[in-house]
Amino acid sequence: MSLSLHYHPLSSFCHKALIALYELDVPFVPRFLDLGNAQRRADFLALWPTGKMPLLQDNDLVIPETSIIIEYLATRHAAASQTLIPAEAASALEVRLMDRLCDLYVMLPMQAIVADRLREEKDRDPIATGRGRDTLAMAYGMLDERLQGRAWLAGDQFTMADCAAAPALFYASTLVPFAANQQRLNTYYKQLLQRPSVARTLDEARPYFKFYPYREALPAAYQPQD
Ligand SMILES: N[C@@H](CCC(=O)N[C@@H](CS)C(=O)NCC(=O)O)C(=O)O
Repeated sequence: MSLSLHYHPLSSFCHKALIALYELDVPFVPRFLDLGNAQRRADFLALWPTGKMPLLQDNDLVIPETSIIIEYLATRHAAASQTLIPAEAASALEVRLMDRLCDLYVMLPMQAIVADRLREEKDRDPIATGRGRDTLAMAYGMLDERLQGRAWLAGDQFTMADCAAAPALFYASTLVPFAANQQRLNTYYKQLLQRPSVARTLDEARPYFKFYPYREALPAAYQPQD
C-alpha cells in the first residue's frame, strides 16, 4: 500500500487527518509515532523538520500539514463522488476559511492550554491560558453565527472544515464549555460526535484518554474507565 500516516491516537491534529481518511474511505498504513522515543523522534525529524504530526507519506513523497494532507487526499486518492473540498470556487473558499478558523482560533489555543497544564506548576502561565480561554469563547461565538442555516460548518455537505472542527471542539469543550444559548454550536457538536468517521476516530483513541490532562471533563461516553 502506498499511503501511510505517522500519527498518535490522542493528537487532535492527527484526528483531523484520520477523520478525512475515514470519510474518503482511503486505505492507509497507520504508523504509531512515539516522539518520546529518541530514535523514532530523530527519524521523524529527518523526514519532516518541524516534528509536527500527522505526516502523510505516499511512497517517497512526504505530505505535511493537515489541510494540505486533506487537499492531497481529496484530489489524488478520493473517488470522484467523494470530496471534502467542493469544486465550486466560492464554496471551496468558505471551507478553507472555516478550516483556518478552527485550526487557528480553536485548535491552537486549546493545544497551548493543555501544554501549559502538562508543565510544572512553577512554569505555568495563567495570563496566557486566560487569553487562550478568551479566544476559545470568541471562536465559539463566531462558529455559532456561521452555523446559521447550515447543516455542517461550511454549508450543506460535510467537508474539510468539519474534519478540523470535530477534534478542535472535542478537546476545547473540556476547557471552556459551549454557552447554553449557543444552540447551533451545541447541536452541531452532537451531530459531529455521531458522524461515523468522527466516532471511529474517537473510539480508537479511547485507550489513550487516560493520559489527557483534562480527562475528567471529557464527554461521559469517553471517560476513561481505569
Ligand atoms: N499546523 C499543523 C499542526 C500539527 C500539530 O501541532 N501537531 C501536534 C500534535 S496535535 C504535534 O505534532 N505536536 C508535537 C510537537 O509539537 O512536538 C498541522 O495542521 O498539521
